[in-house]
Amino acid sequence: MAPEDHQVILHQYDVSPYVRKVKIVLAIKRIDWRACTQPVIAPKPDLVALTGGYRKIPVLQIGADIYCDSDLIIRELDRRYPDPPLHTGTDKAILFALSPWFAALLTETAVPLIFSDGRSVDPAFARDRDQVMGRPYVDIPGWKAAAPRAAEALRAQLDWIDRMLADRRSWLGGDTPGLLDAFAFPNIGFMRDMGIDIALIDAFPRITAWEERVCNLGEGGRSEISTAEAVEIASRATPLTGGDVAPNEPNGLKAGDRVVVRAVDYGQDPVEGILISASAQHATIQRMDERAGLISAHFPRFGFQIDRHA
Ligand SMILES: N[C@@H](CCC(=O)N[C@@H](CS)C(=O)NCC(=O)O)C(=O)O
Repeated sequence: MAPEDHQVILHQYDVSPYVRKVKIVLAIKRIDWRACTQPVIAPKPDLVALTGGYRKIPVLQIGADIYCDSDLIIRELDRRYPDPPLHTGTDKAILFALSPWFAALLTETAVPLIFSDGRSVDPAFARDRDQVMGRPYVDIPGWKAAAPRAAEALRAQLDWIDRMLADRRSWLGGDTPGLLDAFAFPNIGFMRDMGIDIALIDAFPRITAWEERVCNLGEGGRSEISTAEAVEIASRATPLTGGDVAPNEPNGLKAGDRVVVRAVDYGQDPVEGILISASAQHATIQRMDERAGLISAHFPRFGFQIDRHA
């Protein structure tokens, strides 16, 4: 096992498709990691002690460095563990640009299909998710009404995936598993886990064979860790320092500015801290937490906004 401030800790819960996306990368790279299972609904005190307020899952922790959002997590894992690479010949940047499309497969197709079969939703879960989305979200009649359209949209998107496999390649990007597999699989796996009538997917035998290959990758070297232990590890570690704020920050932010970072879509809980480094693809802020000590929290730029603290 790596020294504790190098251990890869993934704050997660197993049902999450975004977590599954990261686990595929952990598996491809055969990384030993600690699964820190967080509650599915708020409050999540040990998670927000680390993030400063961000409550979504997954979050990667390495010592006192906290990486929020699955795409940023994957880039960081790829930076620290470059072998095997996650892409085969295709430009990685364009693959990350596709990530939001694969994620939309969840909200626009998987959710209506899953909840149109008459299953019930725990009222506490529904209240929590309404709050996360900032609007009434859990809407079984609405999802039921949307299901026929979702089925059409799902089939069209599965057909794109199927065509990628038409030349008998094993993985979406070629001969070895990589980013496209990690992006495309999670929502399909989620629908299967939720036990929906899956005839639509089974109509694509190349996809079902590919799903089996992805499942066989496993999830890397997993062992469990408690949420309290993860906070303690952060409190004993020192965050990575260094970096700088790259020129051409769109809104003139500078190193040392007190800023507030939040997701632009949902789960917009603000995280406040001092900007220490930033680029087109990341922003790092430092903050002091009562329990976790000095933390560097890292966020992607696409899908997040940063404002100078008022
Ligand atoms: N853009 C985020 C989305 C993550 C996300 O929406 N995760 C869901 C779980 S699948 C979540 O955190 N829901 C609210 C919660 O658990 O508090 C990412 O890529 O990591």
